[in-house]
Amino acid sequence: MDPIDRKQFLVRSFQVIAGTLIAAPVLARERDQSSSTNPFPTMPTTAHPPTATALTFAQVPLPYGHEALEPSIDKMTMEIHYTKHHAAYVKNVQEAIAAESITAASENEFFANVSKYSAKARNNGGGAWNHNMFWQVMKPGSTAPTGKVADAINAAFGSLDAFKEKFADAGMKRFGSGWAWLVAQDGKLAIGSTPNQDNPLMDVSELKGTPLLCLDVWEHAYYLKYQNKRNEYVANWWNVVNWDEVARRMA
Ligand code: MN3
Repeated sequence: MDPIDRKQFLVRSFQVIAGTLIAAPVLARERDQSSSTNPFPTMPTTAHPPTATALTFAQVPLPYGHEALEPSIDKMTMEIHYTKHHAAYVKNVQEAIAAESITAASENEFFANVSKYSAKARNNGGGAWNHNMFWQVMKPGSTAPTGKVADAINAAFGSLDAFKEKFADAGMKRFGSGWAWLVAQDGKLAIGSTPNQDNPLMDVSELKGTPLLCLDVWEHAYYLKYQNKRNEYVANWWNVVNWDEVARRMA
């Protein structure tokens, strides 16, 4: 190779290498876009989508530590409740969605059609959703409701104490496992309860409405600390109700 050819060879080699380095990430991005339905190619796709369009239930991150609701709810109960019970509902509803090829596009649509699905889908879908709400309607150190929440409660039930009494009664009278609820029905507040993991969004539920507040009265929610004394659990639970979250859900 004479000196001039050699120089041109080195320049071309450099151009090829540089071109490859620049082109590679661009090609990778184009591949991502063409092979994925994810509209945000730089974001990871969801962990367990059974199909490209199916609904995915996931646990919300616990908004506080396992010990944060002590002494009303003890640390061990919180830890088992969140990491075992709730995690299992989420895992099992995802299995049901995949096995039954459920194509509901939203949680609301899923519950509005839940009578068409298996008991596994209904029970675990409810368990997944209800607990996500339950964690959010609690916080360490409750303060009394104010503003529109206080107004609505006073208008519907006469006073906060009267409301608490009626809500606790719904929780106490739920035989076996279930939930107590405060819901909005056509702009009015109502109290009721559901069995098992049913919720007021379900087509099968007697109680219907937009859930504003919920209380888990399954024994797994209180038995370690309160044993058979569900009434003490409910009484102490008022100390950790997050009324700001109730207000947000009322909006
Ligand atoms: Mn529970």
